[in-house]
Amino acid sequence: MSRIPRRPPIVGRYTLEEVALAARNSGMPLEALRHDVTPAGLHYSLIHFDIPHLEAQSWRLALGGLVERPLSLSLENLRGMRTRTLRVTLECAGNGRAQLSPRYPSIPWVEEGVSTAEWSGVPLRDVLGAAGLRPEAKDIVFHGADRGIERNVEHSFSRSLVPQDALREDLLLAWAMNGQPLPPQHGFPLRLVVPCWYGMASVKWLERIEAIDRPFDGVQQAHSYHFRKVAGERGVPCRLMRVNSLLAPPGVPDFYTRQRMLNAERVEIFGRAWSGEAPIARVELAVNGAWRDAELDAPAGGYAWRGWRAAWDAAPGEHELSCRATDAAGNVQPLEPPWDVTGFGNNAVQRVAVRVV
Ligand SMILES: Nc1nc2c(c(=O)[nH]1)N[C@H]1C(S)=C(S)[C@@H](COP(=O)(O)O)O[C@H]1N2
Ligand SMILES: [Mo]
Repeated sequence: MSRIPRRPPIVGRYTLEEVALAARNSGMPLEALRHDVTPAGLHYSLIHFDIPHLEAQSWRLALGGLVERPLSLSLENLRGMRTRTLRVTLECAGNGRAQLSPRYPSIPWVEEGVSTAEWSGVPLRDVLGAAGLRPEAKDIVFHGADRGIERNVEHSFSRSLVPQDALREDLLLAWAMNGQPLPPQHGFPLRLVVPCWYGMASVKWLERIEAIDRPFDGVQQAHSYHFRKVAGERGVPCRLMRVNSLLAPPGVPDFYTRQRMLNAERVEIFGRAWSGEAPIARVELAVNGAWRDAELDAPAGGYAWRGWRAAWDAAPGEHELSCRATDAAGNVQPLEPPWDVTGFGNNAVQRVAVRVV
């Protein structure tokens, strides 16, 4: 295998590689915040390697390692088990990366790496129960079918969860998204969905679940997806989504700059807020830095973003709109991006420039 150079952080212009990754990994257009459930075609997608070509007929899910009864399950077997549907907001841990400088060379999300879907499938714990986890099982590894090279190591995209996390009732092995079979880019035919966690935990194109007697040391688990202040430090694993919020930019955009134009009148600013750590407790809207409370819509279950709205009497001139959410654990969005070498967990408040005429 040829040697792949290390990636030093970038100041300044985007590289061709970043643009190519951005084109492959589409974000959710912010106007789609209007949908309670993001239509599948507008849901952001993040794909490290290639989308694997899997056939429902020949595909099987293997369960092995430290289990009493190794299993091989077809899609039909899984669909025949207890089914739950959950509305879940997923956000990429790298969302907001492009707002940092220097930025890490990876998918340059600005703020669009978040969406909400209704996932249907069998609770993971039912499937683990059918296989019977042995008491020596310390970690459960979820292997995707997609393969590639990162940090000079060829591997399939695999992540693990300790039994305590994996056995929660709200994790799904999902075979449907918004009532339809999973689209290829979202994990056909089966994916894991881990509510409240950053998206990397929700392994797509699931092929094999393996219980092991030690912490999994795969690239995507032990090296990637860690918060790090300096390169090379051990870091803290990314887990729950930090409190965050977005507003649907009002008015109409300038095509190239996305600068917003709107008429001087009363407008309703609408957006969504979410946190993997606790329910949303408060959302504020700022016009030119003056904060005031927005009105919260009813919560949409324990795992989905919450709508909010605020009226604004738009007066002629240049303005900056911002929103800031607080969760019930007291976490509040920072005004500036928290520093992270690879650009994970940027939940700084969004800033939208508007011109009122
Ligand atoms: N097999 C596999 N699963 C994966 C990934 C991947 O590249 N391969 N990307 C992960 C990341 S980083 C995110 S943010 C979510 C994105 O899910 P989505 O594309 O359905 O929005 O999938 C996760 N599951
Ligand atoms: Mo991600």
